[in-house]
Amino acid sequence: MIRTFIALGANLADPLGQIERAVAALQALPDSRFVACSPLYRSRPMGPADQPDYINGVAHIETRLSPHALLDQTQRIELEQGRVRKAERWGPRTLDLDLLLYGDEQIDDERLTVPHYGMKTRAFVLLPLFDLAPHLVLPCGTALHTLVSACDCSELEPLTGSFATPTP
Ligand code: A4P
Ligand code: MG
Repeated sequence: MIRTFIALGANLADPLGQIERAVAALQALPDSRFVACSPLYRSRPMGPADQPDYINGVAHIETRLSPHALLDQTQRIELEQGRVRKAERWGPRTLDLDLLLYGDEQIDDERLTVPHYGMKTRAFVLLPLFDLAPHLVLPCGTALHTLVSACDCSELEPLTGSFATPTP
């Protein structure tokens, strides 16, 4: 099994409900074990400001799926939850699932860049990832806690009562 982390983001059509449905869908992935979902956070939009706040979190999953098969699955879940891909960069979306890490692999092809290109600087990714795996070291050798320390996380608002769902 390979240890993977998937970023969850939503800011349209009941974002919290979108994240909860996405977690349920990720719990049902084939050839995989859902380990945990991080606490969830409300975050100001990165990119165009005229869109609602986001709900963000990270899921920890162990899988035997290849990276591209895992991407097929996350894109299927996005589409099943009404995701419409638009031209606007960083525009609003019902659900965004980004593959952050796939073991220690570094992948860069036409479909996949892993580690995810934005993960080292985005508070809404780094903080929930740190909640799940405080001792994580990225494939490049950088410790996650170093990135978290360098990042302004003050605008992230923890959602009280949000769930952490380790499977037994
Ligand atoms: N792709 C390449 N690498 C990956 C990967 N590691 N994981 C390719 C997932 N997909 C990957 O993705 C476009 C293409 O990237 C896919 O076809 C896949 O083959 P997409 O999901 O259609 O496009 P996108 O998500 O709109 O683009 P992008 O640039 O990935 O957007 P981001 O960077 O995900 O940003 N503000 C807050 N507060 N919170 C957010 O979560 N999210 C965004 C989206 C903007 N602002 C935000 C947030
Ligand atoms: Mg995406």
